[in-house]
Amino acid sequence: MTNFLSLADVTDIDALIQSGLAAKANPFADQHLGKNKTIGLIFFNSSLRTRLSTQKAAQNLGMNVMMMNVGQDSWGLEMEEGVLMNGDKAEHVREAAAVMGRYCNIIGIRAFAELKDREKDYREQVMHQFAKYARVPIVNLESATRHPLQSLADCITIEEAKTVARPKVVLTWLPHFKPLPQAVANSFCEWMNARAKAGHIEFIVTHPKGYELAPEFVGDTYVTHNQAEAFAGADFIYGKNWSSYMQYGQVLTQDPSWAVTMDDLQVTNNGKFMHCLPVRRNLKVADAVLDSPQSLVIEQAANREWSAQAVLKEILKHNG
Ligand code: AN0
Ligand code: CP
Repeated sequence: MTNFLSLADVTDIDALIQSGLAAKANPFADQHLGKNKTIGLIFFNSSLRTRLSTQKAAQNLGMNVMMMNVGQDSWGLEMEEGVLMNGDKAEHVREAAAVMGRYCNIIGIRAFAELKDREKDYREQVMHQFAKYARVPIVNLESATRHPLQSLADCITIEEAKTVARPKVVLTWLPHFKPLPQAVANSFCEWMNARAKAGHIEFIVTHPKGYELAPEFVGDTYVTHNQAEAFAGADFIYGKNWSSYMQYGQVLTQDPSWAVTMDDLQVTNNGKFMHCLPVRRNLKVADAVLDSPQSLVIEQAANREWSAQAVLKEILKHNG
């Protein structure tokens, strides 16, 4: 593996999950791999888990870590080619990425969707510009359309917590008053579709009308607008809010009946609740769910360390 931008960069999901679980069992076994290597973690947006878990994973592998918040710590970065830079961006990605590539062996980047121009967001300009000009491996720390480190942690969590051979996994939309990106939901669909095709899980999606995700992520997954129907017999309920893809970036409904309560879980197979966090309590999911033994959200966040470690190990092994 050189870059980790999406599932397309992964040759063997099972091996990556097993590598994450091995790292969890023995975190410091590969300290030699990252010795005298440096990772730069570049954030265009806020983060708690991604920032800390990726730093921890890199340190477990013996790496040095540098962090930067673009626009706060650094200059604002221009991504467009051939423009007259007379606006608020003081530096072009051509120089910025090239310079960072000289200091770092790997660069991780978080750059959310702006949710204004769908074509622009789905072109993934920031990731591609960094990959082009940094000339070192790039790790996606949540881009405009994907959050693969989250999806890998989700796979690890399901693998650990499943009580049946082929669990039923449901992705449900949750209400929110703010427009959030589709990235987590897109990636989750991408990875779960692959898991379903390989026979490891059954996967379905439920959301209100108007919240259809991009066809390239949903594929031929069964989608229902009836949340209770989707929850019936489910082993894992994965909650997430996203803004509309079709009416791009818009909030079409805040219908509170889509929030997950203990009552909603009654029809599941003692279903475990998952969420990538951060989560707004009682807006998206009831206190009682998050505080119940059926909630996996803390273990899921803990597994972000091992998903990052599996990915960084793979990159270090092949880019010595
Ligand atoms: C972000 C999102 O929905 O993409 C990050 C989730 C990991 N969440 C918020 O902006 C609240
Ligand atoms: N789940 C996740 O990526 O969390 P942060 O936004 O806090 O990094």
